[in-house]
Amino acid sequence: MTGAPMARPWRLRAALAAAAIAMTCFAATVSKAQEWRGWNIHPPDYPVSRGMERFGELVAQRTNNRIRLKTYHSAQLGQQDEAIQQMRLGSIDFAEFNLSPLNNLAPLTQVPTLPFLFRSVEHLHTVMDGPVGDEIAKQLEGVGIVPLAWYDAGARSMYTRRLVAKPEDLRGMKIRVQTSDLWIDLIRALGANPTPLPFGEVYTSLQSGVIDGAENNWPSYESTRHFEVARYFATTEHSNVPEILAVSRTRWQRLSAADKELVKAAARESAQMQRQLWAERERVSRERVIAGGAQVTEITDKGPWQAAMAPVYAKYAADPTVASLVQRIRETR
Ligand code: BDP
Repeated sequence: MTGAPMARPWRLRAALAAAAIAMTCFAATVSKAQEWRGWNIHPPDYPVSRGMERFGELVAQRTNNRIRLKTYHSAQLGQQDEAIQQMRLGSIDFAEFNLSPLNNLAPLTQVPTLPFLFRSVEHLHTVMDGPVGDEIAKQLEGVGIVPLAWYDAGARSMYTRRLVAKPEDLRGMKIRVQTSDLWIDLIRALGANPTPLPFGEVYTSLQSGVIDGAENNWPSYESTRHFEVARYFATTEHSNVPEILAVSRTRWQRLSAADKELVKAAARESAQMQRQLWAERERVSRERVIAGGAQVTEITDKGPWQAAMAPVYAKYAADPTVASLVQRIRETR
């Protein structure tokens, strides 16, 4: 009887304290749980999209669903240039971008965009996964876009409504480009008229004759069905510009060091998968467009195309930083 009145307040206090701790832990877990919004321009079956889904699965698994990723495919959250702005503002948390529309914003991205720079896919991977890739990534981080891994985008070639077999055939043609000064100069160097347009407007513009051609890799030529309205594909393979899987700096800065490591590792693993899927899809897409009526002109001698690119190098590699990166890339074995 005597101990009871003393014990009760003690027990009550202990119980309240335990409840308070439990509430705090619960609140902490809840507040840390997050869902990221991801932007992607491609349809769900595209290698980029499958890589992004894999990235999401790995992050969710390894954080016990504390960080969940939702990718909106097929440009549901807007066209590329808008998505870049949204990412810088932090309203899109992660995305996969081609480097070309980032060329003006982060000039070092111009380096791997330059025509006829890489000798092979292996050369591209060695360069981008190494210190040169890190320097380019650092500049992007400075503008609010933190690259996590490099995705493959193959070689880009010209496709047109009329046959093109040599650079002169392009003279006077209107060719669609992504929003990038370098691309405008590249198309001008070929004697054609560059026309910047969002990816999603290329099909109808080709169909109506607003433009005479565009340039892209086999998988995009196929997935967009551009081959239906621009049947002549010339294997110019003029640029191997790669892509990034990136997170917004706003999100990145809020992550713990351990989460940063985890997210980066997941992104790199997804890139390994994306690269394998990419190589396979390049072959499949090529077969599909040929079956669909595309007329392929093999450009076996790239010499005249490369020679036409001299003014592009003269202008962009005039910058000493760009020039030294170009040299380091050429020297990379
Ligand atoms: C595709 C890229 C995509 C670009 C598109 C384009 O994967 O990021 O938006 O080309 O040309 O190959 O706009």
